[in-house]
Amino acid sequence: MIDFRSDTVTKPTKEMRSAMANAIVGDDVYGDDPTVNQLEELAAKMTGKEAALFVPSGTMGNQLAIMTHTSRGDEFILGKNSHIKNYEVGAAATLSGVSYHLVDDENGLLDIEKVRKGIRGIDVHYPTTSLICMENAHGTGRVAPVSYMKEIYDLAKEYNIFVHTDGARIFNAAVHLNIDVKELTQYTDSLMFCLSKGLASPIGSILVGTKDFIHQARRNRKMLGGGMRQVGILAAAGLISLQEMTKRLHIDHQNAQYLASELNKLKGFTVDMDHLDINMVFVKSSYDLNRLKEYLMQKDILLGGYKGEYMRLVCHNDITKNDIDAFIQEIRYWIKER
Ligand code: TLP
Repeated sequence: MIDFRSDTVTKPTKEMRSAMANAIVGDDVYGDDPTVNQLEELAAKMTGKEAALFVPSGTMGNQLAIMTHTSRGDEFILGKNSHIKNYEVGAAATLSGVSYHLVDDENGLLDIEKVRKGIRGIDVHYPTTSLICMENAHGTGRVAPVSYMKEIYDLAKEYNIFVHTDGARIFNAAVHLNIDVKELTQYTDSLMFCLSKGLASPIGSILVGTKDFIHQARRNRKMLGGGMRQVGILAAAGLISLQEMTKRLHIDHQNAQYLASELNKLKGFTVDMDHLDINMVFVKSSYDLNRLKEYLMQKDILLGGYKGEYMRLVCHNDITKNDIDAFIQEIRYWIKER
């Protein structure tokens, strides 16, 4: 199976499986799982934050951040194309009782002037703006520079507003910019990143922030039923994600560039080169992509995308250059046989 649908599909590596089998565990709800504690300490250190919390998913990490930074009835500012807006089941409204103030985020960057305009003043009619959410790397495959994160952060601080970053792929962003991840994370109060995407853990994400913030987020995680007991078994894989897998993300980026250049050689296929900062390739075609998808499925090749309008191909630890060549070969064959 060659699975381009997402980097969420990565299987745990051999080293992870062995670390998981041998993990020393305790009851994390009591705070005494040493492997979880080690993972949380390392995650906080690597991102330059005071504390970290291991959570089951990126969605839970983002939602805990919103719940912890805001009060019911508040409004928070986020991008129209953000994951929190589009793919988290509207959870912020349901779980935190907050409303969404959406601003344009063409190319994954919040329009700073629209963010400024979106911050509410003091008026009896208005909800309180308590949080701004960024996303970096963005789901559109774009990475925002440090200067952008600083600009948003400085603006938020001018108004005493918290900043949360959905950094599901923040290590991909740092690799693209060729900087330490701390250069990005210094401009956000809290950040969620995923261990279970390009970093290849089977499950898990991390929320980082101040000690007080993480203490409260831990209580909120418990409230949502996210207290995970002997979860050192998963944290053991997470440690390998942080220690080892962060060092190989550039390979996925190189493979994505290679895949893009091979696809661009095919007549009728156009890669969006402006959205090729990380491990994702977005492709449009004059051919019926739904048909191509069905054909490739029979060949054990899986693609992502949106209603046949484009393909999203994600490179990851389980995709090799040979897999890319095999995929391109199958498309060539399909075009010829149609
Ligand atoms: N993204 C998934 C899908 O949900 C779209 C994917 O295949 O890319 N933030 C961002 C930017 C994400 O891309 C995702 C997952 C999440 C948060 C949520 O993470 P999980 O799936 O662990 O809840």
